[in-house]
Amino acid sequence: MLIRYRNRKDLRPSEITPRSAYMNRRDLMAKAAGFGAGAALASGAALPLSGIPVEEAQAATLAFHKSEFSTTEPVTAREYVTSYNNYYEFGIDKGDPGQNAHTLTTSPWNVKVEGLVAKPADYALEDFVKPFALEQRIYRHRCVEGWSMVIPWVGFPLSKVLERAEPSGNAKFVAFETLMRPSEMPGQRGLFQPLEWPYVEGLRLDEAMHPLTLLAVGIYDETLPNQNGAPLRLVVPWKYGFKGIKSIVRIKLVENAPPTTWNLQNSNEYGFYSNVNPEVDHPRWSQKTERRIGEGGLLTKRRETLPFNGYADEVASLYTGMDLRKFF
Ligand SMILES: Nc1nc2c(c(=O)[nH]1)N[C@H]1C(S)=C(S)[C@@H](COP(=O)(O)O)O[C@H]1N2
Ligand SMILES: [Mo]
Repeated sequence: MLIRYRNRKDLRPSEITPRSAYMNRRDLMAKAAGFGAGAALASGAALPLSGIPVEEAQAATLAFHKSEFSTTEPVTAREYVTSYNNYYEFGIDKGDPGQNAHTLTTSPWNVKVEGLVAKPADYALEDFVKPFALEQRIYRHRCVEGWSMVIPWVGFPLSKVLERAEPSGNAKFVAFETLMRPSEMPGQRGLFQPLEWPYVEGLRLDEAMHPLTLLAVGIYDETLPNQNGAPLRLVVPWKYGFKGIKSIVRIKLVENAPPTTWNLQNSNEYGFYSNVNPEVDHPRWSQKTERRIGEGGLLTKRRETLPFNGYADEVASLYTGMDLRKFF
């Protein structure tokens, strides 16, 4: 059974309520369920996939309002969202980030907004986040590997950050960069390094400005666990999960499409756009269906993958006239 250990140290972003109050409520809920880590089990979910305890750095409760953009589909249990991860800076197995990421120092944290903007700045995370109201966005999350979850993010639209920076007329794309810190990221050191570092991603400016595009600082009602990309990560719900770059330190407005990590790794398999598309298979597997994590075992029926991950009404018009087989 999964048991979460929490280290009470560091990490105090803005908009928090005292941890003690939250812990009391959590303890009460656990007691009501009859046993320690019982919430997920009590609600009928199966055991977490790895069964190995996840280590977590201290979390803080966030204040937010609910968003009209949320799906009403059942949310994936927190135990899965925090123990089944892709974060190659901490190892390539799904359980590695949950085991290894908790020691990453996420405070202090700085985010640079730069490039083709009138107001470039190097923000302390607290100042970066402070002006914006936090909202909860429950989004479907579809990994290119063929699995999916439903995750309740807490964050704010990326458009707010871009508007504050005032992009100049020649800014056409937004480039993102993850922290590079081999001393704290075991995947960035040693002989076998699966990717080029730092992890980089990019969006076209109109994609970045779209109201669904989110910068997340939390999941459920707490600050992000490190394995989910603390303290700040991108969420683009109509694209494959790898576009959702974690632990962001730089946001740069540029004129041309920036390099992106998985495209650098294999340009035949991973395109710049990477919109979820059941009609365009990965060269090595079909993208027509997906396994919803937490829905029974390996024999449970796979779900049909939806165009743009179910967000076609909102975003298909961004790609009018484009051949989505060519621009995959
Ligand atoms: N820096 C960085 N960001 C990353 C990754 C990574 O390896 N490194 N993996 C991506 C992939 S493939 C997915 S599916 C999502 C997973 O996010 P989650 O672990 O919060 O579900 O993060 C994306 N962001
Ligand atoms: Mo992914």
